[in-house]
Amino acid sequence: QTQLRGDQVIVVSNREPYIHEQGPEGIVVRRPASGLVTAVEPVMRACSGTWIAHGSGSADREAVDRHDRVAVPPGVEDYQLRRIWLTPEEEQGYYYGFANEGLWPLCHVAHVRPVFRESDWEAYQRVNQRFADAVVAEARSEDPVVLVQDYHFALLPAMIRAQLPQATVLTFWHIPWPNPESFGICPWHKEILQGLLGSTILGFHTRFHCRNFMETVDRSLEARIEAEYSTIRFQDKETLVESYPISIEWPEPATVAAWPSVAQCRQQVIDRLGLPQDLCLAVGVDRFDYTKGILERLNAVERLLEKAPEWIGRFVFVQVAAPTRASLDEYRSFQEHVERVAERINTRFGRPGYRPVHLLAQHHEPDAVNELFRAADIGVVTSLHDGMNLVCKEFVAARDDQQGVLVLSRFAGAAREMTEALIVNPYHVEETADALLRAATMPPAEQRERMVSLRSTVREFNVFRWAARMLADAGRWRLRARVEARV
Ligand code: GDG
Repeated sequence: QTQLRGDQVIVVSNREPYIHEQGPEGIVVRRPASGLVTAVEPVMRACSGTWIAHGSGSADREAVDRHDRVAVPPGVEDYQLRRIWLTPEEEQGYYYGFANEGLWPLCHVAHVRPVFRESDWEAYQRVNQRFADAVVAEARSEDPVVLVQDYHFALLPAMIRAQLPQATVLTFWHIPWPNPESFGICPWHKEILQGLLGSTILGFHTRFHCRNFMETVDRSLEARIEAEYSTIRFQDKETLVESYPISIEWPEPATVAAWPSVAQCRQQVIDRLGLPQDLCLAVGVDRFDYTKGILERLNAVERLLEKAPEWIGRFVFVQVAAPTRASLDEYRSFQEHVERVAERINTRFGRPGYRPVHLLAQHHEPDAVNELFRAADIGVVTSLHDGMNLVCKEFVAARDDQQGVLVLSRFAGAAREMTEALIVNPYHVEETADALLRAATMPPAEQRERMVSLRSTVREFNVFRWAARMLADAGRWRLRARVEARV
């Protein structure tokens, strides 16, 4: 961050880092479940500045109107939150439509067909322009540093550049980038690429996604690709395409010291869910999204109970599935499908006092999530495709007892770093079931060996490292631009 001292930092994301709601006793402030907020908030707290977001969670607009612009986090007030209020039509077209029915399945290749409607595309363009105008209105100089977050804002970088040519625009794409054939399905793929190439730096989680992006540009636009430097020159402007694997904020020793012990957490979870005392507990925590492989996980649990019946009565799988995008048909039918499969497994293998699957389809407070992570014998992440995945990193961060086994999908960006996990192909039920079994019987010494190594990776490559690398690259870029301007 030192390179940017004195520069103004503006973040743009769809989601608000805080939600203000009218409760019976006045306004209450909540922090929503989001990988993005988990990752970017520490940066904003360190740099101060302004965060521009859609007031999506703060549903009761009348009640929270006076929170259009507010200092957050509550009580600490490190930075400003400025809300953009979208109309229901804008939110439908831009967020649910183009971003989540179009770009989300397009980039995840999870065999859900992307939907591209002309009206969604129009809303997406309009909303991106509204955010660009807000950035310009917030800018106190000609060259602020603007951090653009995610696939909701593919057009924003070029729009910002059109009005603030000297701004440094750092765009981070939190989801995968598919191969050129897959991306070419989008009727407006060229416009999206041109929008993103307004960025000074365009970041992905992995080299693989960077390469896919560069190949997509190569096929679609008249641009010069410098593979060696990882840059793209398009219409006389250069963009650095770089990988910045995102991570979590590693918990402070004082925070860890205040956590209830692993034994207490385990007993709490056993009591709350009415689980057997002598059990192997596997845990998953996700937004209730079809890319997270929740169905594949349940199939693997079922297969495990089939092939290793000695675990019936003792193996329990708890899945937290936080509600998400539930107004979309694809999500509703997926969620119903998962509920049916969970029910089927429980009917098949359950008995009085024992249910193998506990599907908790509600948002949980962070302490409750942490308690589950600490209570678990196995952390399960089986995404069908995931830019990074933070849950696996949070799981190991929760385990200062150095026990617990991580089962991790090879299709999560995190699999490239977290090599001491049991890596699985979630589409392969047998393999995933075997990994769960192996985890269930792994000796404590081997668990410790793997966990110690996983923890040191995440501790070192934490979210500050992610941000620092990106901001350091931005700082160098700004310096170069200033030097060149002088020549
Ligand atoms: C996108 C990319 C990338 C979930 N349920 C609850 C809850 N969560 C928290 C988890 C974690 C976060 O939400 C989910 O983060 P992920 O990284 O797993 O996934 P996405 O939301 O899809 O995020 C992803 C990320 O952006 C960052 O770049 O890693 O690949 O898809 O922090 O713990 N938190 C609470 N209650 C819940 O019920 N408190």
